[in-house]
Amino acid sequence: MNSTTLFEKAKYAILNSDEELALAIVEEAAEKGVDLLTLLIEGFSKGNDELGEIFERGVISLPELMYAADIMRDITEHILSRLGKSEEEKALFTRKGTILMATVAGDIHDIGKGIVASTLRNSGYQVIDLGCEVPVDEIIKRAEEYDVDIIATSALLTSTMSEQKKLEIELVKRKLKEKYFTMVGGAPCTKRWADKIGAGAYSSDAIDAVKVVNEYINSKTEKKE
Ligand code: B12
Repeated sequence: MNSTTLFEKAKYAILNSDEELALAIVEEAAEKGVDLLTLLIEGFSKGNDELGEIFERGVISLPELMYAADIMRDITEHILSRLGKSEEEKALFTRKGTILMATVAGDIHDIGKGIVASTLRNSGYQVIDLGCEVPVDEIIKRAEEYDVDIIATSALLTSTMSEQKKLEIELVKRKLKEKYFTMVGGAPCTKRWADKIGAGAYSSDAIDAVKVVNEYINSKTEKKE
């Protein structure tokens, strides 16, 4: 079976809330040497997105969506912990830079942020993931504590995007705007939104996020040299 068929099966497993099948697909992919992060993004996540559209059309109820989301979350954690192991085996990554990630206050969506965090880790970055519903004060406090290079926030609700703006305002107020490069993401965010609030960058997905982070870190390193 080629990887495209596996991606389709992964999508099917999420659409049908079939956790047993989903776990079996992860095993099969691992045995065949299919990259698990790609399976997560191109398979399971695509199923999750489609489920969201089905929910929006009123075909399934919120409890059904929540049930499927729980499975998606389990599978995401399962895959990420497996990748964690191989990360350890790959041993000492060069620490290219540190990124603080958080889903903003009032927002519990963390699946996409988890994927971005893991992809960045796999690309050699240290990622401190504060989880979800994180207030701006806490984000800034932790950024200072860990002396990070980038603060990356996720917002999935139009009502919580304002927290990303609040972060920019607070950074300016505390004279920290020049110290941290900020990055925003999540389905309702756009480049226009990032420009409007004065964020350093917007990124649409995990792969693009790595490109943006690489560009920023490289330019920062060049300036130092
Ligand atoms: C799964 C889901 C849930 C799950 C969340 C589980 C979890 N642990 O995350 C549950 C069921 C709990 C949930 C709850 C709710 N949800 Co919901 N949910 C979704 C759904 C279907 C999928 C989100 C998802 O995980 N997508 C898959 C991931 C991989 O994609 P992603 O998050 O977009 O992330 C990618 C990119 O955006 C980007 N990215 C994400 N974050 C970041 C951060 C950075 C820094 C960068 C660079 C990139 C980046 O990279 C990721 C990987 O490519 C969406 C619909 C949709 N299609 O988006 C609705 C959706 C987001 N939810 C919605 C709503 C309304 C709610 C509820 C308010 C429902 C309710 N009435 O209670 C609550 C919110 C509670 C709260 N306070 O947060 C709405 C939001 C509408 C809006 N525009 O405001 C949506 C759009 C559905 C809809 N159309 O109605 N939800």
